[in-house]
Amino acid sequence: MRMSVQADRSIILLTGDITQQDAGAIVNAANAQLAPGGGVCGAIHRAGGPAIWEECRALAQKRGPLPTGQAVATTGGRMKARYVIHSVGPVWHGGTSGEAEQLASCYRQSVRVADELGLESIAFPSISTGVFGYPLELAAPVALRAVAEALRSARNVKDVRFVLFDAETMKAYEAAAKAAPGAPQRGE
Ligand code: AR6
Repeated sequence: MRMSVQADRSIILLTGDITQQDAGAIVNAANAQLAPGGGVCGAIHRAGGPAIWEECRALAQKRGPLPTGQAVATTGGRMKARYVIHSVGPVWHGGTSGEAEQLASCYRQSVRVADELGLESIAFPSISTGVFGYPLELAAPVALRAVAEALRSARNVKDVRFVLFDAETMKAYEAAAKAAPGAPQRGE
């Protein structure tokens, strides 16, 4: 499914494995230590190889833990994507601890980092909806809204893809896309 944000800018929803994406950057649902973990993070470190962890370790040593909602870039290692943008999503604590704002910030900051690197395309997983427990049907509209907003003010980024791992996640994002105001869609 494709949502047009402006004539030359769009958000596409697809199912698949983000490590296979041919995009300027893929986003990692990281932990604050930027260490290889499970889920999409583990898959990215495995596919990209040790060069990613080496850069992550150096960044974490220099700057300390990455605060929730922020984003930093490293090499994409052996993957097709040139960069990995690591962003730490919020752990779900019931929704009254600023989780939505922190989740929106992950998407905005990741688009900003990609834009500053001069990239045209970026691929996102569904941040926080795995191990971190953010309910899918609440995360999807926050993610789509934040990306649409960031895309409108980006200079270089034009193509945003959500690479969703399973049918349940796709269903939640499709429902959120259909409900989004002013977002014309067509079949993809
Ligand atoms: N491609 C795309 N999406 C994937 C892939 C993949 N290869 N593998 C899993 N997903 P999670 P979080 C989906 O748990 O909730 C890690 O250990 C998955 O189905 O990876 O932000 C980190 O190190 C789900 O929809 O991320 C952190 O400690 C989505 O990616 C912590 O987990 C996110 O699930 C982050 O937890």
